[in-house]
Amino acid sequence: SAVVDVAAVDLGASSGRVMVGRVGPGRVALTEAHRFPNVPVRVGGTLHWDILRLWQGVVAGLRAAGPVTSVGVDSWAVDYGLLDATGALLGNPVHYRDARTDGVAERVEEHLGRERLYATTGLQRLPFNTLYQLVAAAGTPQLATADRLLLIPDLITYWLTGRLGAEVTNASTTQLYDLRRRAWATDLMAEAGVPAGLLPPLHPPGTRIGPVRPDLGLPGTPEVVAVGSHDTASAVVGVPAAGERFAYVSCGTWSLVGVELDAPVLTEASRRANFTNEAGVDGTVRYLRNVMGLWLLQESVRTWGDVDLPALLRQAAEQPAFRSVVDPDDPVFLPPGDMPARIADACRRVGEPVPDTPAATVRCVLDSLALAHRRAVRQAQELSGRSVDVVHVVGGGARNELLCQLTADACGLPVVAGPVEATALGNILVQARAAGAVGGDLAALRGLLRATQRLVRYEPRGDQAAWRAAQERMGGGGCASRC
Ligand code: ADP
Ligand code: LRH
Repeated sequence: SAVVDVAAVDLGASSGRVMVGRVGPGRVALTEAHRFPNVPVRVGGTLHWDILRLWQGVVAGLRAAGPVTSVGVDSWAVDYGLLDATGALLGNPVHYRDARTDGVAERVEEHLGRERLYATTGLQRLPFNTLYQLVAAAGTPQLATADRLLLIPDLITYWLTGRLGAEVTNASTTQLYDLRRRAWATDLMAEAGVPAGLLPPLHPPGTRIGPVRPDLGLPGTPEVVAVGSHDTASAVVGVPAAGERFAYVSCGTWSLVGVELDAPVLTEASRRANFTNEAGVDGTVRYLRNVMGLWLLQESVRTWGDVDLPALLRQAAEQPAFRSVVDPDDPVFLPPGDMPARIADACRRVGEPVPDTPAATVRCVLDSLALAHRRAVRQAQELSGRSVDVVHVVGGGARNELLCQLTADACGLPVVAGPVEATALGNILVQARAAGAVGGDLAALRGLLRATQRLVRYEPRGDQAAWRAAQERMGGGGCASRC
C-alpha cells in the first residue's frame, strides 16, 4: 500500500489543532500545521464556545496543512449546535461547564429512573450529559425552532461537507444512545421530551462522509472521513499498548481513566462507582471514569496570571509529598473561577493543611490527581474483571513528568507516557486505514505507534502504604477492595 497524507482536526477544551500525518506500512510521522487557543466566552450570563473562531482555526489549519487525501474531525463530547431547517446555526453552542444544568440530572433521573438510564445508555452521570442539557433548554425558542442537533465534530464536518450525520463514539456520550442496540434510544428521547428526528442518522468511524465543499478553496479537495469523533475515542486508539492488560489515562483538561473492553459492564456496582461505557472504535467499549484532570492546574494558572508552568512544576516537585490532598472529583471544582481559592476551601473543609504558595497548591493538585488515577485504575479492574500490568498516560499530561511519576508510584505499576498527541494519531490512523494505507485491527495500529513514537517509561517507586494512607484521607470512592 502507498503512503498517504491525512489531516486531523482535533479540538480540545484548551486548544484546537490541525495535525498532518504521513502514514504507510511501518511509518507514522506527525506534524503540526496549526494550533489555536480555545477560549470560551460568557455572554448574557451563559458560557459559550466561540465556535466561529474555532471554525476559522480549522480552515486556516487545513490551508496550512497543504494537500491531503482526507480530513477527520474530533472534539470534546456532549456539546452541540442546533440548526434550523435551512441548515443555519441557531446560536452559539453552550459550554458544558455552564450552570444551566445545575440540578437537572437529579430531576431527570427521578422521572426516567437512574437504573433504567444506566441499563440503556451505560453512561456515567455527569451533570452536562447532552440529555440533561436538552432538558435544561426545554421550552426555549431556539430548541423549539431547531430542525437538527449536531455534536461539535459533526457540526464542523457539516460545515466542511454539507453532510449531516452523527458519528457513534461521540453519540454514545449524549445519554440518548442505546449502547447494546447501537441506535438512538428513541424511547428515552420520547419520554424526556426530545423531539424524534432532532438527532441525525448514525454512522461508525471509517465512514466516508464526502468531499470538502469546493468553495472553501482547500488544497487538493480532500474527502472527509469519520474518525472516532469523540476525542477520547481517538485518544484510546492512540494508546500504544501491547495486548489487552493495560489501563489508560487520557490526560488533558480531563483525565479519562479506564480500560478497553469487548462488552459493557452494566452492574449496580459499576453504576454506583459512576463508571461509563462509551462506544470505542471497532465496536470496543471504553470503560472509564472522568477524573477532573489538569483543569485544576489550568484554571489555577489562569487565576494566577502569567506563570512559567515548567518552573512551577519544578518547584512543585521539591514540595513535601501528601501535605494536602483533596478529592479532584468534588463537583465544586467543575465550573470556571478562582481555583486556588476553591482548593484552599476544600482543604479547610476536610481538615487538610491549606497550601500557602502556588507551588504547594500545584503539589496538592498533582498528588490528588495521582491518587484519583490510582482509585480509578483499581476500580476499573475490580468492576470489569480485567487486570492490568501497565498504565499508559497519553495527551498533554504525558509531558508532566512529575504527574507521570506520581501516577506510577500511586498505582504501583509502570507508567508509559506518550504520545502527547495520541488523539490526533488515533484520528489519523483511522483515516489511513480507511484509505487502505495501513491494515489491521486496533492492536496492529498500536503496534505501528510503538514502533514510531517516542515513549517514556516510569517505574513505580516507594511503598504503597503511604499512598494507601493518603487515599484514605481523600476517600476510596466506593472501592470495595483495600484501595
Ligand atoms: P485538551 O485536549 O483537553 O485541551 P491537552 O491534551 O492538549 O488538553 O493537554 C493540555 C495540558 O497539558 C495543559 O493543561 C498542561 O497541563 C499540559 N501540558 C502541556 N504542555 C506541558 C509541558 N510542557 N509540561 C507540562 N505539562 C504540559
Ligand atoms: C475530553 C472529553 C471527555 C468528556 C468531556 C466533556 O476532552 O471529551 O471525554 O467527558 O470532554
